[in-house]
Amino acid sequence: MTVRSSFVVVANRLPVDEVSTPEGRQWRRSPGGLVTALHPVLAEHQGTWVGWAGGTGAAPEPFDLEGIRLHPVPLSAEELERYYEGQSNATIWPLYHDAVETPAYKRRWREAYRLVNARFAEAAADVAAEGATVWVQDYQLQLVPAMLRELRPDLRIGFFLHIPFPPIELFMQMPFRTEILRGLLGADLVGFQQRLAAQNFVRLARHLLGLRYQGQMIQVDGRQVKAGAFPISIDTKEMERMAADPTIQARAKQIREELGNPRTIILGVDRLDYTKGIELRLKAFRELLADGKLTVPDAVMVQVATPSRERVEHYQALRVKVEREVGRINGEFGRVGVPAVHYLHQSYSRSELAAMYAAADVMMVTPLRDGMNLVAKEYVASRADQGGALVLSEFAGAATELRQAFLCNPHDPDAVKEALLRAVHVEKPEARRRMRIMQRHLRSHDVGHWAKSFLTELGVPEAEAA
Ligand code: ADQ
Repeated sequence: MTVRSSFVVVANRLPVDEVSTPEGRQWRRSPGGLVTALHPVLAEHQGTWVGWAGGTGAAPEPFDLEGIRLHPVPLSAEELERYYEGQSNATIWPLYHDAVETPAYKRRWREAYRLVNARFAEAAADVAAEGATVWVQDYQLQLVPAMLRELRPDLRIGFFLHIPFPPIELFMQMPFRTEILRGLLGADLVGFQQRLAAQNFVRLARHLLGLRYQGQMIQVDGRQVKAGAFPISIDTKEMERMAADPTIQARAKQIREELGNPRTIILGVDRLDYTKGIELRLKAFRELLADGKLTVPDAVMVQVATPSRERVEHYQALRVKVEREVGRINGEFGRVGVPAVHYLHQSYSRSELAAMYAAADVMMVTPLRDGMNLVAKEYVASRADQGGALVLSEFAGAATELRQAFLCNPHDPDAVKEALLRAVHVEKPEARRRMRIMQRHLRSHDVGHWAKSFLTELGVPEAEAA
């Protein structure tokens, strides 16, 4: 029998990983801010999370884990290729990130996107109790709100977009643009990371559909749809606790030693994605070495580039470009046993990442465009010693909040170099002052605050107590 919940989250992925244990295959909750933030609300409402469990073919039966009901949605190998790698990650992802790579448009990808969105909407309709609240997440599922409203007009529907929402001129490229917009307008509340993104959305509703709006409120078919900005954040307390842990501090010290105790460790941590500006960061470092403004082994760079979307063409090309640049820098400026750039194409545990953050003197977060960027926030929260300096792109959502970072325009190589040099040479008291202000902000604006503000705006009264 289907268990019905008064609170349902719908996201492309379920927040679990299947792991091998001595007792056989088991599900384990995956680390991540979203699930941490939503866990209390889900647990209180015997909530259900609808999403893909990984793997192709038949989905596992629904199951319970740590007080949450997990409801897997199946994807075939072909759907994975067309809906996920194609329409989501080769069309929508680049288009919404300022088209920094050219989006590809294919009919069969769109069709798969429609079909899979309908499947998610049906699954949500099945598990939602009468009058329930359903919170749909992100760009893979933009058609779900309208599809779900059609099936279940009794529901309260929220949608949150984790990536940027483009200006009208760019959005208009999309072949099934009206359908996407109508899909989103099926929600009662559409949330974005940035105020500008919410403005793009309401203007688009007028431009494309001639809808009237007042402030952030759009009139659609006799209903009101509200748009708003809800900048996402991290579990600040957890990050602070981890960073203060003596074993992590010891590991940070060990990392510095392993790198030869350089004066300055410059760190980058990103998914290997063309929006993250990894190449331009490497180039800035290379030019500073060539100019003699930085020298090896006084300064070393560590670039963690998590494997990501490896079957999508742009990502394969990016990997080649980044690895070529790393090779070039090490060839020109490294010495035997002393590379200038330590490049790590690997995934790490949360604790190892925290140790890297604690070891780094300068953190470089230089995306060409990013909805928010949680790495920037994690770095700030992990500097219990109030040391370290953050170089941050103006094009990351996080730049709106982290004003005391060394902000730069990532499209201007000289600006990136200048910000990096300022961060390398900043006086300690000034660096501490900047960190302190940003840390204070993150304590009051953590991921729990994010979830609560969205759900309160959506009218979920219990969210206020969560
Ligand atoms: P992402 O593009 O994935 O997220 P980001 O916000 O930086 O980018 O989050 C990455 C997360 O992965 C961080 O929590 C980081 O610690 C972790 N991570 C990175 N490299 C890792 C590694 N090698 N091993 C383990 N963990 C690693 C999208 C949007 C962002 C938005 C988030 C949340 O693109 O703009 O901030 O969603 O809404």
